[in-house]
Amino acid sequence: MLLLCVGTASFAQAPKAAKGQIAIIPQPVQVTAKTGFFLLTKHTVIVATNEADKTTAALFNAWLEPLTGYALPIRESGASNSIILETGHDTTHPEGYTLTVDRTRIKVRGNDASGTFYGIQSLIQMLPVEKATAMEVPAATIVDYPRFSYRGMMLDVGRHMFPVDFIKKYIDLLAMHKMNTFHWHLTDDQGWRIEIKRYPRLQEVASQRKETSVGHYRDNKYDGTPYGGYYTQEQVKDVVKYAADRHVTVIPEIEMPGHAQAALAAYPYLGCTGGPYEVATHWGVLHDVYCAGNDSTFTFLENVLDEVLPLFPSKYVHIGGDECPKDRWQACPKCQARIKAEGLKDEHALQSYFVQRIEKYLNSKGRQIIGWDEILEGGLAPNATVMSWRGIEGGIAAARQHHDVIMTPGKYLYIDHAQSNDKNEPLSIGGYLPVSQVYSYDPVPTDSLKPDEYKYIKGAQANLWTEYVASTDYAEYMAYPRACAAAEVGWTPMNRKDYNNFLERLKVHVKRLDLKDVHYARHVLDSTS
Ligand code: TNX
Repeated sequence: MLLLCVGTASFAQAPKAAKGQIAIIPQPVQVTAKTGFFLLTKHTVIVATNEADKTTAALFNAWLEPLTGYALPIRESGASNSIILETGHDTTHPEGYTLTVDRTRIKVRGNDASGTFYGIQSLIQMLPVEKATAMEVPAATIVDYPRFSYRGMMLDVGRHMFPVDFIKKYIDLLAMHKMNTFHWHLTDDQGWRIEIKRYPRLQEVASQRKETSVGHYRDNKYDGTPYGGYYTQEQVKDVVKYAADRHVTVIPEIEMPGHAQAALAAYPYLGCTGGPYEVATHWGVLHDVYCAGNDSTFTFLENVLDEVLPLFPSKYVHIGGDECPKDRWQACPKCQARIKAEGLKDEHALQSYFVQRIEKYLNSKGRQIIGWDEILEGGLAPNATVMSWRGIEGGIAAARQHHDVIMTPGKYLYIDHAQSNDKNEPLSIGGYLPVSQVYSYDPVPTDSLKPDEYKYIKGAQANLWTEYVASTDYAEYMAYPRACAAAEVGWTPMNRKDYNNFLERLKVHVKRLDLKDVHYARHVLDSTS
């Protein structure tokens, strides 16, 4: 990297990875480097004609201004010395774009508004990372589009909650890595984190727990600190809009029938025994779940969903479905009566009944459900998408049944696992998941599926569960740089993936993370270099 000062102007060159290659993460489909560069100065103009492109242009300025001290004017026309955004002119692939940088201008042609946005993300990654008044952008042509239509990251705010500003930063980083889905895990045994006006006790009771569990769940130690909070509907709307501007869809998760103890604490009639229940203060799989025999459970959930849906325009709503022990249902006369009345085989079929009933409701509102892979047990709901987390088997089974699948196997994409094997690594769950293993993941199990079944694999997602992640710094530490690797899993074609090459680009890329003040796990990079 070079910084030259001539008079009052300072010139900076884009950082390059080894062998002078342009260091973009995720690696684009095709990068052709040319000679020369475009010199971006305060006289450069951005040309954008539609609202989405103007928003994208403003976001480009938001990146540029701290480095250059100026924002570029956004105009509706202009020829030379301009960055031209065009949408709808590259018809090859959804979310795809072509980026051409030459001496006189930069052109980003998106297939759609997301494509233009991603072209600008690549352009940002071609800029220098230090302050300067003039910036050299290397001449190149990039042709790019995603391998998968679903590229996500999940954040669990049930176990620990994070401020709205942090949620926005998390979304910023997703978008920077060309991920298009933020899965917001909003409810769990240890806390209900979304305001539902019809049920005030969700705010008063379900969002608060008496003690914060510290140490490993096997120790069941508590530090005695009350813990709680929730997002108001206004905050949720603000986050959803913020995400939409960055071409990120927010999918809410309202967990059922398991992981529901916080809701039961607020409204004990929702459980089989009638309670009393407490918002959970320790981690794990808990036995008290929504009663499947009681119609008022479904009324409650439908009323909750009626408030959730207007906040989230997403096609999908995640209904959980994981880790629902069946012992309360076995002992519950109403659940047993339901099994009999519906002619169900057992409690697994009762869970399937539960999920299908909710699916029907959501389908009637024009939405589709996603559930964790346990929703396969007892029979898959007709239109459900399966998130395969306990491995890839659930995903394989669902694809064979011609259901859509999102791959999130723990072994590769659970970024709540330890960042390294170092003995000083902070407390975490699930073992050790190195960046290289995240990177190595291929979501399409070609040896298990037939070629005509591959299309059901819609993409991949990294999950950040937060039992042991109590601070924003630690959340970022767990997410980065593993999310950079996950981004490449979702975007980059297999024949463009190369771990050593990724590491070279990552060395440059972390300087961008530094600019965004991301507390990534630095030592992971030291040990991989
Ligand atoms: C399993 S993954 C869970 C979560 C935990 C996680 C810890 C899934 C669908 N359920 O409730 O937080 O393990 O890794």
